[in-house]
Amino acid sequence: MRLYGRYNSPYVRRVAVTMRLYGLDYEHENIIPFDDGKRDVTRVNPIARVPVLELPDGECLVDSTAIIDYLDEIAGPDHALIPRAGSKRRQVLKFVAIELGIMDKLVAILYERQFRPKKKWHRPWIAACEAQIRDGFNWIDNEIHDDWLISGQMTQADVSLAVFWDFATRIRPRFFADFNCRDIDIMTEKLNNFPAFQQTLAVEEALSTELPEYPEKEAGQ
Ligand SMILES: N[C@@H](CCC(=O)N[C@@H](CS)C(=O)NCC(=O)O)C(=O)O
Repeated sequence: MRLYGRYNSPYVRRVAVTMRLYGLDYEHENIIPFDDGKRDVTRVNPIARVPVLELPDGECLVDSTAIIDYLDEIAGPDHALIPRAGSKRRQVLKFVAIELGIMDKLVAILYERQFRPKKKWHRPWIAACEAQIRDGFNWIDNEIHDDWLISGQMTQADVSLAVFWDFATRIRPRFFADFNCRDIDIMTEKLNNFPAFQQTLAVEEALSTELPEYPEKEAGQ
């Protein structure tokens, strides 16, 4: 199998970590879905987004959730990080949906600040997204009562949370500095010691971290 996309992308990394936790081998294609890289990504995904997982027969799976669904299928019910049915499955899916929602908001702000002229940034909308990010992470932090989020064992809810928190705090350190999500920190630190996480560290930032933080005190803005 061949995984397209850099580990800088939290969506790519959650797939890569899951594959490693399942003991699945893959070749890694470090392509970027921006600028000139878009053309390469379009060969495997018409909307030029990563991750993409190419199967040995050439079939290309897109979107981290759809890819992980396939990985769970081949890992089998005893190893899959998302239970096949029942209350535990619903709980895992709820956490993962909230985590993905937080990431959507974070990435939307990054794109706004990276790709739109500063004069056109719509700051009330950015502030609304930031509030959702804060509320989401705080809610999850309050839900951690044990070593793992659900059922006394590691699930995809823990894996994705650690990947996303790692990405978020790395890309916007000043924004997250006062979040005080101690239990998410502890969970992330623990998982970062796993080989699957160590072997998928981002090499360089996909988007600049040099961007000014928002809100800023600037005349006329
Ligand atoms: N819902 C998708 C999101 C994937 C995504 O947003 N990937 C980013 C990289 S972090 C991308 O390819 N962005 C380029 C674009 O959207 O044009 C998933 O879970 O895989």
